[in-house]
Amino acid sequence: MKTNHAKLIAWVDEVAAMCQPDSVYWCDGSKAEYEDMIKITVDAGLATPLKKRPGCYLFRSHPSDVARAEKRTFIASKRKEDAGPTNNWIDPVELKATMTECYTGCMKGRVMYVIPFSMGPIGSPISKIGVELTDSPYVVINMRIMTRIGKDVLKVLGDDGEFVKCLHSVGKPLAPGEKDLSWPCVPDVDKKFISHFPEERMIWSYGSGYGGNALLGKKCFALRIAGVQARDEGWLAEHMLILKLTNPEGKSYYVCGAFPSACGKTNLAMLEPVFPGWKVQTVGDDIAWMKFGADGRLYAINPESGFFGVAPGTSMSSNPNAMKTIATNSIFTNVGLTDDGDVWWEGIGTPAPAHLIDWQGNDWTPDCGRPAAHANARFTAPAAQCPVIAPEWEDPAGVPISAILIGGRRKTSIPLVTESLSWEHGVFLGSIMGSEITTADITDKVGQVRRDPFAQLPFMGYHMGDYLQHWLNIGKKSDESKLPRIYFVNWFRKNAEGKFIWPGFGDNSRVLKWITERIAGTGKAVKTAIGNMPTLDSIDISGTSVSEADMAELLAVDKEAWLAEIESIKAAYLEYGDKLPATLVRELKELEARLK
Ligand code: SAT
Ligand code: MN
Repeated sequence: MKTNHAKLIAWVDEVAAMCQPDSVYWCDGSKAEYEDMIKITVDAGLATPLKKRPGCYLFRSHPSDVARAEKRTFIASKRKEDAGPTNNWIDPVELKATMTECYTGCMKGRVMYVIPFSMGPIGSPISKIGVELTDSPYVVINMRIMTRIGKDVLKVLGDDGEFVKCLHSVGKPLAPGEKDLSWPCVPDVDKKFISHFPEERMIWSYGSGYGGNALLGKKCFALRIAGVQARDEGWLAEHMLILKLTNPEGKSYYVCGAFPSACGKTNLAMLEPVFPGWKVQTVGDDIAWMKFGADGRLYAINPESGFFGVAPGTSMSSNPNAMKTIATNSIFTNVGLTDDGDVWWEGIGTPAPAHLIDWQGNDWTPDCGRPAAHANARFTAPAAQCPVIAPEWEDPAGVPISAILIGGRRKTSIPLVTESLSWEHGVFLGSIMGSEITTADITDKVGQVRRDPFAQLPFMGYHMGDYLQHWLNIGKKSDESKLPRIYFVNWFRKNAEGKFIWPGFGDNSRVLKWITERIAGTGKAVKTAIGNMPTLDSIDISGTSVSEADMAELLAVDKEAWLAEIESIKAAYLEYGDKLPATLVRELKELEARLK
């Protein structure tokens, strides 16, 4: 690999001296190289080719290494108060010393891969470059799908371009002749580290090979480190999907949406509208980087080039476009393997086969009492394969955003949709959003609401209070009329019998349609204490099982519930101490006054 980037070369040498790999390999990003990497993993028994899906492979992780490790994720800013109350903090000097010990000799018997990657279209003014050093071929394979990698990136980087240093090791050196494990990692969760050094724009990850712990372009760079860059440079790095909605008249709107992990972002980004003549196309399903254009509007790019989606529950009815995307050239992790060489998971929409091999590599039958796929099993698929990918999804200029949706899983209180009264009110709504804690969260707080501002709680690179102030500052940089409108949505309301009232999935297009009508100035709304709400007849529910009474419930302002909500918001706000923006305190007071 040819580069004259002295700082990059010096850093690679320095890491190689510490980790002591047998060799160093610079990834060029070619298809041939990708195929070689696949062959290495298949030959070593790490991957299984899927006979039924051309170019698709299955990996099974170690049972200790199946998701992001939030309690082992650190923001090692120089000062603790810069990490804030929602992050784990360790002094960077101490953390580097601890991790240097872990890293010393950790790549023995392995190859260290150098992956230059671009978050965003190569060369876009909104894009940024990172270089990941890893001892995991699985990571190389996934990074080539999720980001743009290789020699074209080095070209843009030039001799002295800036890049984010991303170091990753699975933490399992091999003695001479030792056979590799099918999923090398550090099984003891308390010995894994996913560390961020925001001032240095550096990431050090050790001990995990899974998802966002190891594919460092995604949450570590594109949200936590880019969040700090965005704060310093005056833009937004957000946990948001980007979709394009076109009405029968041919007018298109670009919409972003922030929802916590596993709330259906991928499904919403690829939704099939229920109305004839309407079309949804995908720009991104997880992350949006937004910068102001010369016209004062916010333009978004999807920094990724693939989807790392949750497999269980994905089916031809919940997300046909995702199913078509993953028909070829995709990586599956922790799903079931059928006897004829296909994948299967809970909620895939086809009957369970009589026998398969489960995500842990064991025989599985429908009556065995265990799920075939892990609940956080994933597919990694090239975005370009999505049948509804928007033609402009790689436009280096980005797409102009008209609306931002925010929402979590709330069975009560929060209506189906509320339009913010202003940018500041919208930021307030973003600051109070949250989800009910489910049993999957492994805590004793099941049922309580966890506030998750803009769905960024696990992805913050700095103080949450400063982040909310940054959102308020962004609103001052342009005319309110040019800023996207903010909509608080909740697809997850339940009735007294505990059943979902709103059908969700494709039917969410009914709400999107009203939002475009609001932007166009034709949609009907009433101003309430909590924001602008659709009139009862303005969301078309024809052909659904939703009754008018259901609609009234979905759009009611439950005063008692909101007053209780205010108490819980006050408690959450206390955490931010003196970094809580005064504007949000004012918004909360005004809300309380309007309700009373
Ligand atoms: O593993 S990832 O962090 O990439 C996905 C998620 O948990 O949201
Ligand atoms: Mn996500």
